[in-house]
Amino acid sequence: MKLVYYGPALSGKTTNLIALHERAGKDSRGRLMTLETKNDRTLFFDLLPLTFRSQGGDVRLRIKLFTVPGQPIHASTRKLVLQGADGVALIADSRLSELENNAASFLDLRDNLKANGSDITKTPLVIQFNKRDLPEIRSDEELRKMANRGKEPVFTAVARDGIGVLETFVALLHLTWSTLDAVHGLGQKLRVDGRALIADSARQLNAAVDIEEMLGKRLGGSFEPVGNGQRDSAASFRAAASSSPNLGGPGAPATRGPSTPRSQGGA
Ligand SMILES: Nc1nc2c(ncn2[C@@H]2O[C@H](COP(=O)(O)OP(=O)(O)OP(=O)(O)O)[C@@H](O)[C@H]2O)c(=O)[nH]1
Ligand SMILES: [Mg+2]
Repeated sequence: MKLVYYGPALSGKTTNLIALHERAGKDSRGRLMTLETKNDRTLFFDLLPLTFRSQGGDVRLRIKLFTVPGQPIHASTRKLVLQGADGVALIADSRLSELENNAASFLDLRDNLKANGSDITKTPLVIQFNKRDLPEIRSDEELRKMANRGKEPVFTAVARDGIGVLETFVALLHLTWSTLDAVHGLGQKLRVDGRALIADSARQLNAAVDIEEMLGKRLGGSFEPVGNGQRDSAASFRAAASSSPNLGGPGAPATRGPSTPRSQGGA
């Protein structure tokens, strides 16, 4: 499975991967590859290989987890990294000042999927609002209302402290598996109980609670397989976009605001 963490510059994509790497058991994690400038901005991409085993040990689920570089200048790299993605997590920055950058990143994602011959309405997508520890952020209530309008599972996080990281990842894994299963009949072909495999994977990430509890932490959205044409993809995100005149609803050009300076030392 290829999973991609997408989002605007400095939203915390690399930080999510670092937290997952720390969390994963030694048998499950491969080497975390990052390539950053000296002020921690991803230059090309990050890659974390993960391997989860079913309880009997007869099935292995191999995951390649990528981040894209969020800075506007890396547009072509984002498109390249996105190729062949089975599922995407959009890591958004909760700060009010970042509304426009989040929406621009969503539109950039939609355009790049299209350019790659894919479609955002058929791509498993999970949204994370990161940096909940900072002041001047969008309230939980506001995010919840927005999340309830869309189908994508929405989570909150403080990735730097490892909060919400596992929930987002397990949700993406679950939604992606369900979608691949619905399209290709994976479970039947491989004789795998998908639900059990996701639960086994969560255990190998040292999850403290069961997957129902983790998935239940979402602010809204569902885990119905994607691609039946019924999904109003990222309605929640578009709603965010349309609440500001500059954010561009559907069809607006994918403009990007200037990136904000990094305020924290990187990990
Ligand atoms: N306060 C706070 N800072 C965070 C959080 N998550 C990440 N950061 C910080 O935000 C900065 C950017 O994080 P990165 O993970 O490098 O961001 P990125 O999305 O990979 O950025 P690009 O690679 O440029 O696209 C770093 O200084 C992190 O320590 C969080 O939850 N709260
Ligand atoms: Mg990065």
